[in-house]
Amino acid sequence: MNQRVSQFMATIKAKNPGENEYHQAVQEVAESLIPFIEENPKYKQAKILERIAEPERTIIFRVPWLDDKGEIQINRGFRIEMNSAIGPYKGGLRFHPTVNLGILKFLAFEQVFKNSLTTLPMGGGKGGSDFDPKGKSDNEVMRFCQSFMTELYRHIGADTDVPAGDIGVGGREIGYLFGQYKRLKNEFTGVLTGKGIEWGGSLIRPEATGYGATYFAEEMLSTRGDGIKGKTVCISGSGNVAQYAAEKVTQLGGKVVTMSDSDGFIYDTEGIDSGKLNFVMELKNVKRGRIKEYTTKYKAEYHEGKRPWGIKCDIAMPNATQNEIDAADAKTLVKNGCICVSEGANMPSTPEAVEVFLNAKILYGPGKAANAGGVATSGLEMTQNSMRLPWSREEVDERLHIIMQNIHKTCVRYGTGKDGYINYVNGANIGGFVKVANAMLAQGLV
Ligand code: NDP
Ligand code: 2IT
Repeated sequence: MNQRVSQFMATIKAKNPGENEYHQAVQEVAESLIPFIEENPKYKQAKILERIAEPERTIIFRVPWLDDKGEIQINRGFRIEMNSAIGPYKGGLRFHPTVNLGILKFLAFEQVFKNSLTTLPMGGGKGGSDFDPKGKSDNEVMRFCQSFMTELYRHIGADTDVPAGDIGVGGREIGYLFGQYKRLKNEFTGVLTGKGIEWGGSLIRPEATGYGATYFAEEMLSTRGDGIKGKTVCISGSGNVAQYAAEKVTQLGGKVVTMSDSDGFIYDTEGIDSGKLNFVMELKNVKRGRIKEYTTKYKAEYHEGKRPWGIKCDIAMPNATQNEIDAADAKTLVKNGCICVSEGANMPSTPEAVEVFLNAKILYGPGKAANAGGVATSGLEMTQNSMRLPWSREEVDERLHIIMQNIHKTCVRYGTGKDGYINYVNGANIGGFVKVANAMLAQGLV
């Protein structure tokens, strides 16, 4: 590691002890940015990177709620307000038992660069809770959401901080959260995105992350005169991002052969076509069942406790969670002929896995670029809320597509090396940094 990077990381680790995912996210960015900052001393002198790595505000709160048996449950709630240089804090809420401060800080940090890449005026934030929605009744989820918002409402607002969904937070949870916010503030505003279409939501927002990651893959492939048509694609996850990535890949003529959840993955050699995907959507979004149940209806292998990266594919789309591809998985993917990785999830590849992809010079699209379509379309939802005028499906999809093409262009501009290989990691980190850094310089010591 470069000496300046290791000095910088020593301070980060000392100030944020035990927050491993946060260290990981900051180090990746520092490795791209420190050489760039050395060439641009105005950023160095103003200690922009040091400031970006310290959240503007961190809120941690108690979330007490009553379960269906009348027993009191206590969870912990968080909101990390990371950076507001280019717009109100913006980023999702994650409800998952693994949630802790370090994980949400990594997500909030990545969000700052991602949101800048979208070209829309959004700062970075993230929040959530260690609450596990799995196995809870709708009433329990509602009571939890109401209690969570009873504290969060005082910190957020349409021009202050605009949360949305992430793992464990979908349309149902956004509905309960919005209802409680409206009740407490007596205001109907665009304080959350991912809202239902009848009450201020945007068409295409549910599809946006998965569609966007697929558009990004198509852009990367086009730099080599290639495309998704005819390609075999391994997808992990079976939630919001995975479902709509599968839909778009299939529409563009690719064949999706795997989907997964935290228990295992299914492998359907014939491809998960639109009829089969409808079954997965019903299974996951309505019945809230396990991916294993796919095999009760369709012919497919089920691999308990395994991730799909051992299956031969041309394109891999990790769409479940952080650090779900390790170095061994990455080597297997490359050995099996994988030419493109487009990350729907945030930081799904370990640093060692990323190194494998970059050394093999395959097309590697890191999450903060490839999955930016979700938050970009949240930005478009905010625009429509401000105008009080909804756009058509075609209009939003067209704008999403153009935004993904522009993010790709930014990555090419900042990430192309002397040998012509596009390092999308450097491209996304530097491209996302410049706008935020210039705004911070202009706004003085904040
Ligand atoms: P969902 O909750 O809808 O789905 C998550 C999926 O990932 C489920 O299949 C879940 O399986 C699986 N999963 C979650 N945690 C783990 C784990 N620890 N190990 C293995 N599998 C796991 O979430 P999303 O689809 O919204 O999010 C997926 C990823 O995409 C996350 O990294 C998120 O940060 C990222 N993302 C999401 C955006 C959005 O708009 N929703 C935007 C940009 C990025 P199980 O049901 O068994 O838990
Ligand atoms: O990681 C992400 O970009 C999201 N979960 C979406 C955030 C948003 O505000 O739409």
